[in-house]
Amino acid sequence: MTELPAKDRSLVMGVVNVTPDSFSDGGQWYGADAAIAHGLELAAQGADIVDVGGESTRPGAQRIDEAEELRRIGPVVTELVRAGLTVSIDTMRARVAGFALDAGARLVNDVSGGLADPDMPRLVAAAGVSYVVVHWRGHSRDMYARAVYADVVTEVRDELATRVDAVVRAGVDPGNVVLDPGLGFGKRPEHNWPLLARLAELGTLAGGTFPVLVGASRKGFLGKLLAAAAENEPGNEQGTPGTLADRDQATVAVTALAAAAGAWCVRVHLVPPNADAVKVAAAWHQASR
Ligand code: PMM
Repeated sequence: MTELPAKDRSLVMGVVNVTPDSFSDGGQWYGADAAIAHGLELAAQGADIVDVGGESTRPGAQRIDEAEELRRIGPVVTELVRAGLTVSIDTMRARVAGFALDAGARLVNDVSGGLADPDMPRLVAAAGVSYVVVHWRGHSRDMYARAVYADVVTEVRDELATRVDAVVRAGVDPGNVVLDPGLGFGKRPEHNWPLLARLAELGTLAGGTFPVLVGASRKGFLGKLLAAAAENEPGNEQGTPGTLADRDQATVAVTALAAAAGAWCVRVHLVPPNADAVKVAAAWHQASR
């Protein structure tokens, strides 16, 4: 893995969404100054990488144009690199990734796994940086129409293997590929759990073994789980979907389990308790040897 932090534990990637409408934190860090301050805070709290994104991928989201995406992420990536942080760019567009790499970003996080923009794999290959290839079946506006699986783990693995073949054929060094099951992307709540439970299998494809990144933070399937639990409480028969705070706590539990299962990195909104959770998993793992 080129030029990324190497630790004896799972890495923690902190999310900096420079968007007005992300489901998880939309609007909170929308202005450049607020986003920069947030990125610095996440790093101070223990994030190994900060992931800057300008386009919301929440279910139903419409795309923004490239100029607007560049306008949102430009100053944030530039300043966070200047401050010495390891910056990842969360984009499906090669030109946005290209700008961020020129500014010093060291990882491209493409939730479409190279499908949305055919120029992306070539750009990443030429830059020689790490590339997060996320399982994805189509844009957010209608992603649930494609959430049909007979065997979700096998299908996600097979589709990721096809994407790895494609990006390697475009010149990406297999040693720079990171895989991500794409929790919530074209997946209903019940599809995410087997992917998490069989995480170790996801990194092992015919072509080799790859590091795995997990992005469960604050996602709807955690809210749905907590709502189902709440239905059993007297007076709450309808169930209340988990609040963001509830989802943050569930995220920490997923982080601990994913780290114990060997995840290379967890992508999270709230850094401190997740940074603690990966340390707990590492100590647990070490003591078991
Ligand atoms: N999820 C979101 C955005 N980017 N990147 C990766 N690699 N994996 C994910 O699961 C992922 C991602 C959507 O969540 P957000 O709106 O809270 O950022």
